[in-house]
Amino acid sequence: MELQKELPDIFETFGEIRRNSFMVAKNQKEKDIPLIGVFCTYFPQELALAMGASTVSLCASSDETIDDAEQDLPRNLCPLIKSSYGFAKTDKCPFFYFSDLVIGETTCDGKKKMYEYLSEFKPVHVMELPNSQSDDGFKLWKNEIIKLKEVLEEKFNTTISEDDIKKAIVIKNNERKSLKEFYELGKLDPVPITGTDIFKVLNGTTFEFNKESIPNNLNTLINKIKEEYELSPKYEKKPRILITGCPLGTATEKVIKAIEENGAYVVAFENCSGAKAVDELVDESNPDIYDALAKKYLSIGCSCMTPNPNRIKLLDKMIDEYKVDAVIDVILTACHTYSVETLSIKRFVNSKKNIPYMSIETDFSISDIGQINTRMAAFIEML
Ligand code: BJ8
Repeated sequence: MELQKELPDIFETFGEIRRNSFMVAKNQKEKDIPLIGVFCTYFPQELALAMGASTVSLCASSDETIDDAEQDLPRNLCPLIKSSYGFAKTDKCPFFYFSDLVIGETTCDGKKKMYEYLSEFKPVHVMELPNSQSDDGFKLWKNEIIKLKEVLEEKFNTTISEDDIKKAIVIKNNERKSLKEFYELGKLDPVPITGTDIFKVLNGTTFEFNKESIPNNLNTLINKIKEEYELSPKYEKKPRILITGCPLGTATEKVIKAIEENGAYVVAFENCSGAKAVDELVDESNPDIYDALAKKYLSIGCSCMTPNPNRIKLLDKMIDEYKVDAVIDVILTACHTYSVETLSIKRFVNSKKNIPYMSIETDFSISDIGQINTRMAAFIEML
């Protein structure tokens, strides 16, 4: 990755990682390096890394294949599920095409039922994720992680040693630490970088197959941003927004854009595009590696958990640390779990944190951009 460029070009370079990684995936296939396609933050990436495989996100974010998906799936389904299925069905996603195995989890109803059809196109293994972070749920999840290790060993005719998993834990933790150091730049006031650029880097990094290169690349970027900021901050003070809710992708960048074009900055992402996946590390001192992995991954505060206290816990911390003026909850159409949870998030943000809250329901089309802009402008003006 070329990091000797000016800042705006570096952000573009991160944005291009996804496109370039199509070629990297192809090259890896030619070298017989396994590729594992995943759909969720709950997937314990360390197991894939420990066997030398690459992992790629198959969560699509474009409405290009939704019509094809709707021939098989109901219209009233989350666009992320329809789009991802549509890309798989039409063979338009090179990552899906190159994936040797797809791993799903029993998260929301739509996703877990979609995997049943997806297995008609590819080998799919579904991990049984519990609905809550109870002791019994923990036991089930730890067993599912051990079972996944065995599935990978059998499918790829390999052995995944505990030492390899330990090494992978360190690599993934280092990646998380550097990502955290990067997005924590959003704590500065005025901001040193826009939310649009933070998102570009976070999203691009998920498509970097060489996980060990991430900390160095991010450090170079962080130092460059800090140097420029110390010389003279580029951006003026404006209301500071935290985004929570469903994961964002290319099509839903329109929400970040609408916030930043209407007088505010996105300073933090609590969702799976940001802190939710990264904030907590795997405990490297725990001698039981499966226990350590299960603890980290089961603690993720996704709305498919009931109750879901860890989302509130992370929001609480981030609202204070990032001096947030308002929270925007992004809900993908027909995402029932996040949609139902908006009430408790609104209550928490309004009553416990005493700041404004707004939820936005959207999909992958461009038809609601005007309406999102109007609502954002009115909301931000009130801040
Ligand atoms: S850990 S947020 S990546 S499940 S938006 S498909 S929930 S109907 S994406 Fe998610 Fe894992 Fe949770 Fe994160 Fe279903 Fe909702 Fe669609 Fe969703």
